[in-house]
Formats: sequence, C-alpha cells, structure tokens
Amino acid sequence: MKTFFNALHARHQGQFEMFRGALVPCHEVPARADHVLAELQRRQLGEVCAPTAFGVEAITRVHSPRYLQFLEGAWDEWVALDPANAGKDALPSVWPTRTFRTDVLPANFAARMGLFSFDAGTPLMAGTWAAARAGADCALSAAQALVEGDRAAFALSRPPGHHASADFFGGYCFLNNAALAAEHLRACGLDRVAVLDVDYHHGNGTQAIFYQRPDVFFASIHGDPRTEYPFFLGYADETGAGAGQGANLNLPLPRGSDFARWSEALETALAAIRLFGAQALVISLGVDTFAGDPISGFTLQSDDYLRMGERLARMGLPTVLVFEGGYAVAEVGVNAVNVVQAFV
Ligand code: OKP
Ligand code: ZN
Repeated sequence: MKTFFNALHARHQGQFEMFRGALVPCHEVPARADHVLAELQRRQLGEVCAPTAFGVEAITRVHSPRYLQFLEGAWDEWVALDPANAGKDALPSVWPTRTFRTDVLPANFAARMGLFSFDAGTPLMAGTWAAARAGADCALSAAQALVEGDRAAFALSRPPGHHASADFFGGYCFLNNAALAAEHLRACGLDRVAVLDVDYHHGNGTQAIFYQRPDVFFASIHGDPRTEYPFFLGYADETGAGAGQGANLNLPLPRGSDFARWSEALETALAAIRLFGAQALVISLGVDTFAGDPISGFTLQSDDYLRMGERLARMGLPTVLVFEGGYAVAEVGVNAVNVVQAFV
C-alpha cells in the first residue's frame, strides 16, 4: 500500500501544552511520524509518496472559509502583536462558552484564537499551517489513490485531525484529515462512505462534521467521555440528527479496557458499517489505545494491532488509513505499522 507522507510535518513542533495549571512538554511531537515512517521503510511496506497539493475547494468541503482564513494568517498576527512572540507558541486562553456570541468575528487576536478552538493543549506556531495543509494533502492523496483503483492507502499525516471540526482546532488537531478523505471520496462519486475512528479519544470533530449527514456513517470506539478527553461528546446516545439520524455510532468503553473487550466493540462497529452499505472505509488510526500510552487508558498490546489490521482488511472495502494519535513514541512505529502490515 502507498503511504503519503508530509515532509513539512516537522515544522509543527509545539513546545508546551496546558496541563493541571502548568505548561508541560507537548505529547504530540514530530518524532511520532518519523518513527512510523522508519518502521514502514524497515519492513519495506510499499512506496512512500509525497502528497499532491490539493486546492482550497477540497478543504472547504469540510472547513469554513473564515476558520481557514484565520489559521492561515494566525502566526503573522501573533508575531505582529509583539516581536518577542516569534519565540513562543500561541495558545488560546478565552472561549465563547454558553450565552456568548459566536456570530461576530472579534478584531482581537486572543478572542479569535478562542472563537476557533476548544482547549489550551493545542499550540499554534510558525509551521502549523504549512504542516496541517500538507497533512490534509496526504489524506486527500490517499483518498485519490482509492479513486484511481488502489485497494488501500495510508495517510501518514501530522498534526492529527479528528478533534478538529468545521471551524475549530483542539486536541492537537487543526484540519480534519479523515473527514477530508471521506468528502473527497464522496465528491469522486461514492454514495456511501464510513469513517471508523479507533483512536483512544472520541473523534468529536469528525462526528460533528457528519452528524446531520445520511451519506457518511461515523463510528467511534473510545474511552468513556465521562472520564476521558474530549469529555463533552462521544456518548452512546449520540446517534445522528435530521437526515443523519442513525448514521452515528459511539461505542465508549471504560478506562482499563483490554483488546478482548475492544474487539467486541469493533465487531459491533463493523456490523453497523456493513448494514449501512459503505462502499469505502476511512479509518482514523490512532494507536493511543496501546497499554504504554502516557495519556490514555486502554491496554492493547503491540500484537493486537496485527489482529486489528487483519480484521479491518476482512471488510473487503477500499480503505484509507489516516494516522491520528499514539504518544508512546518509542512504540508508535511498531504499533501503527502492525496495522498496515496486517492489512496488506
Ligand atoms: C489527541 B488525539 C493530556 C490531556 C489531554 C488532549 C489529548 C488529545 C488527544 N495531558 N490532552 O485524539 O490522540
Ligand atoms: Zn487520541
């Protein structure tokens, strides 16, 4: 299977995220993608390709123009506030929560950072936009490979995407790579596409993007939001709305769940995807379900990712794998590539 890799990913290299009242070193580091690439090459698992540059129209199928405009100019605005900002990442610190207005675009930069985000764990820096755009191009290129007849393709994108919604960033995510891949498949003539999110954290962004849509099914297996990030979405009673009623499936599992329990949820998700009649599958492939992950709570072992890859392949559907989380940096290459290898 072809892998699309964005060499620009390393330009997104955050220094700190807010955690329990302190700035702590970022978990989402460039070495993550480098380890996955090195492991793919070590096992000689197919061609590594640079992505094709897609235009803004492919991105605006998912994201609002005013959000994209903000992201593109955010770093220059940040530095314009104070030249000393060039050495610091930008983090939001104020948000329009309940009763506040979101229809008016504030002139103030900090206000717009808050309007277009939902947490203080997602630093933005000089290379963020270039990296996110190139990562999105990887997802779009992987979807395009399917359109051209490939059975499967791997988008080794960084930063990740599944927490980003139409008009906000957060959870280390800026552009929703999986949603972009799904929309590209739809635009190229597939009527029914499923996104299956196996990252430890609920894919709130992807869910929100497709919540009212009958043509894109979203299923997610994740830590119970009652205790796990992103906390405010991902419950089992979220089943879609309007025309999308019934096209959303959340399978939250308690912290501590092992692969046996996880696999039962996978069977439930795959049965629903089959019933939906999906013609292609987009997998949000987070491997932060690993027992050694520093910020997550499931107990999957490295070999379990082989079983996962085999099972996903047995669906027999054209499949885009999109890299998401996985913060046990030394093991992230083996775990992600186990899925890819078993799939092929
Ligand atoms: C992104 B993805 C950790 C707190 C949680 C956000 C986690 C984002 C996960 N100190 N911070 O889904 O892997
Ligand atoms: Zn995650």
